[in-house]
Amino acid sequence: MSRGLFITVEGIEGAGKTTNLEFVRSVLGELDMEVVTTREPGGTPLAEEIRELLLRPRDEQVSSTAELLMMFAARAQHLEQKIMPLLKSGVHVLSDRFTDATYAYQGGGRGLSWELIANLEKIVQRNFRPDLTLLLCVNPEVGIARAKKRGELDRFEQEKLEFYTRVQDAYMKRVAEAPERYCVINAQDPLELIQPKIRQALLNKLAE
Ligand code: Z5A
Repeated sequence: MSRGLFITVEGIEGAGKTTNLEFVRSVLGELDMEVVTTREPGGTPLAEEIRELLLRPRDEQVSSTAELLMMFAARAQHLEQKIMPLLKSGVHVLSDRFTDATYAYQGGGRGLSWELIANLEKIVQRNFRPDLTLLLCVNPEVGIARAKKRGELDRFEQEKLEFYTRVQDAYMKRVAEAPERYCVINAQDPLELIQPKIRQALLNKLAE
């Protein structure tokens, strides 16, 4: 049995990750493929508890290093208990965010070093990387406006615009490091333009 594909969707808040993840699921479903969707931080009961700790707005200043370690603690649990067993059993896994988000938010946004993140990535994932990453790019003003429409903002969404510009730049730095893994999409376009591109990227990956 061949291993399932691990597909991740990335971008700043309001880029359309949740919307397009559902679309990816439907495309794979049309092809009769077994697929499980998940998210980071989160994906297992323990990792979801860590997510709640991470996203809850609080008065206490959160150390960037503590934030980084909690992201990787949740990821280690998620990988071991959910992602790897599913992939090994031939199921495709779609994740709303993964380690690119750590480079983007804790690296670009918080200013932690790329090397530190790479070291933790090696400990937790060894050489494991997504097979395909859909990066949805949106101007931070547009993304935040979309996220605000949803109601109360979480701890990350309360960050300023410059933070999101650094996050977006860090995502692009990741793409430059391994362009073959990414499909970069202009997420300001209407969904009718975006989704055929996503479908094609999936079909290309499946045909490899
Ligand atoms: N985080 C981190 O710091 N480090 C890490 O390693 C990881 C995560 C893994 C988790 O949030 C937080 O954790 C995240 C980074 C941090 N920071 N924040 N906040 P999350 O991923 O669960 O939630 P989010 O980023 O806030 O996602 P979101 O706000 O739900 O956005 P989205 O999923 O990208 O968007 P959406 O819900 O699909 O769409 C938003 C709205 O826009 C909705 O009304 C859509 O109908 C609309 N939309 C979507 N696409 C379009 C287009 N193309 N045109 C017009 N309207 C659109």
